[in-house]
Amino acid sequence: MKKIFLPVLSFIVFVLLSITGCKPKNAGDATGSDAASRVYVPPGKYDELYNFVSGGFSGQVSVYGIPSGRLLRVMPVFSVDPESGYGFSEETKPMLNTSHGQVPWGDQHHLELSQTNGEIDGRWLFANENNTPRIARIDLKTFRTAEIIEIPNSAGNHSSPFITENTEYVVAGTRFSVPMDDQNGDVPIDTYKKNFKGTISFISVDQKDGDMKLAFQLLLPGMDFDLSHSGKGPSSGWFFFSCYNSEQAHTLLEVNASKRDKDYILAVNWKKAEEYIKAGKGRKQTVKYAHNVLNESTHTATSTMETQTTILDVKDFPDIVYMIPCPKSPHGCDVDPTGQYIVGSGKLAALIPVFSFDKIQKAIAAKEFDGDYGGIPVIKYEAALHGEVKKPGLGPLHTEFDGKGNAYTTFFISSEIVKWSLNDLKVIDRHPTYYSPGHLMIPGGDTKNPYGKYLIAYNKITKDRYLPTGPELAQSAQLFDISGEKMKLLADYPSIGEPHYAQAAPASLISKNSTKIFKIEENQNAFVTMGEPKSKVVRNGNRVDVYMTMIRSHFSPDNIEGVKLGDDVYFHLTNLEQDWDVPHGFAVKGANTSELLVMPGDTQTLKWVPEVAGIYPFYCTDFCSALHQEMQGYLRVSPKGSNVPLSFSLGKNSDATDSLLTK
Ligand code: RUQ
Ligand code: CUA
Repeated sequence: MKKIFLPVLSFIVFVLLSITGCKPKNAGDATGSDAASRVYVPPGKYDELYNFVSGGFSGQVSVYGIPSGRLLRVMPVFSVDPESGYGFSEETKPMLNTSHGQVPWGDQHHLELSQTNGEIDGRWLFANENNTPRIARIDLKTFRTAEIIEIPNSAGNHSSPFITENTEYVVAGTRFSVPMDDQNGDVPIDTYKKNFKGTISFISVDQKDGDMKLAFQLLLPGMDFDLSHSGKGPSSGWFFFSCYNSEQAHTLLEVNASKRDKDYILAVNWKKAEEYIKAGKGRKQTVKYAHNVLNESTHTATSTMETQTTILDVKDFPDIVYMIPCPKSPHGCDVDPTGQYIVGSGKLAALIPVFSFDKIQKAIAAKEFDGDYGGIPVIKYEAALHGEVKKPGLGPLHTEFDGKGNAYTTFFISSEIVKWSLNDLKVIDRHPTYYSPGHLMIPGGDTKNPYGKYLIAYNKITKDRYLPTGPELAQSAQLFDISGEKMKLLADYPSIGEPHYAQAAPASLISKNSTKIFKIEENQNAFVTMGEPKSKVVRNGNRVDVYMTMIRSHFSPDNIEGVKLGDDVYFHLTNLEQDWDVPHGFAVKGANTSELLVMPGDTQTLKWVPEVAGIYPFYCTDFCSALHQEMQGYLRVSPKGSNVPLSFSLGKNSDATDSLLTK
């Protein structure tokens, strides 16, 4: 035990120390002289690309313009948002429902834009959540979260939400192996090897409306599934996952899961698995997971608790999955644009193995196996190997491709990006990053057709790069020009949360579909108010529904009396505007949730429970017109049992005689 422990531990100590040891020098003058003009987007001009960036522990997704690095929007996905009211309004609360109840936060790591024929099509953006395993679909017409599906039998949904080349499936591989949901989970942790299992889930996507459905799950031996990418071209029909902790450790993983020389890349023949499912194979399992959908016409989300999944135990279907040994705790698992090469990045490896899809197929046909792992055939390393990139750097994490035969890999420990050739596996160029990049992204860099002009590195550590902001510093993005032989650093800028993966697409592809307003006549919200004359206040027992409209620059009604303590008040706000970029906001004193920001033609509802009798002002929070500050009103709350009648009005001003003006 001690013999293995010490060398591994000292290697880890060396690795950790190297993080500071390898910091590049002369960080300040690292950009070329023409860099400023390359990223300068003049006022009034649009950026060339949209860049969607994961928020990590912020649970959000941010949208930047490239090359300027201008922040365009932050979209709440797995987080409540006091700005828009997402997760606070009655319409959006169901989006964050799970089998564990309302979960207002998530850990968002990876993004994938939907694809058609292996190319970005601009329809949807998929986002994963690790902690309470979920996948979201964001509608790129509205930049709103349109759907969230929870994943049963999973914990730490990390190798997700990678997609097949026609968006047939979104995958979700569990990071933690755990006892299955229908099993008694109350078992000793040291029974990991016996009781803990891994799953990979395939979520089908409806090609018309994007609706997600848990199609099937693969049951796998217990270990950690980290990242993945789907095959394309010749390898379409396959999916590849990196796995670590094949040691099956359950404590001190930094040591105990770093013992073996190699872990695995898991190759999954999903077309085969799909055939088995279509043939009625697999075990039905009773589980519980939430499926939340935002209805476009009612502007309202509903949450349904689903109860069934179909599981294929790969032990019983041995031609679905194969394992390929991959050195030292692989992290990134990336497939090149031709679909021929699979790159595994071992976090502790001193080389990058590149596997060949053709060779994998030949090895399977010739049964060139090296035993099995939990019943899964292990393909001989050399039989699957295209070749190794030798001495590329320290701590390889992720690889993207430029579509011109080159690969770019981030190195966390040596803090650099290394460009190498897929053809001869020789290093072509290396450039420091500031500091310690995790993911990198080339627009379309994981598709058949990369854009290949820019590369962005997402850095974990920014000590000495920006003005200090207390103990916490922002993570950062660094933009490189990769159009030439050598990489050129153009710009860096702080980012929201902790970005992991990102995606980007030409601006025209996304902006052409952009929704400018919601048509008011198509609004089917149960509490819509179709025009000011229809506004009203209705009492039903101790429930008071306020049907309120907003238009520049007033609410209707703006005077309300007769609300009593003990009432639940629901403000249903309909924005009657039909102009682009004219939201109105709503805030009422003492509300313990958030404001609502209501888009033109939309209806959103705020629940409010007054606790003290008195006068409660409400107002618009979004500077909507010159008279925005006049967009306000009053609500009177009386004690329980008071006989103040329910009344509401707009524009009925009191007689001027007792006004100060006449005195
Ligand atoms: S990870 S920084 Cu959560 Cu994608 Cu590699
Ligand atoms: Cu409406 Cu300000």
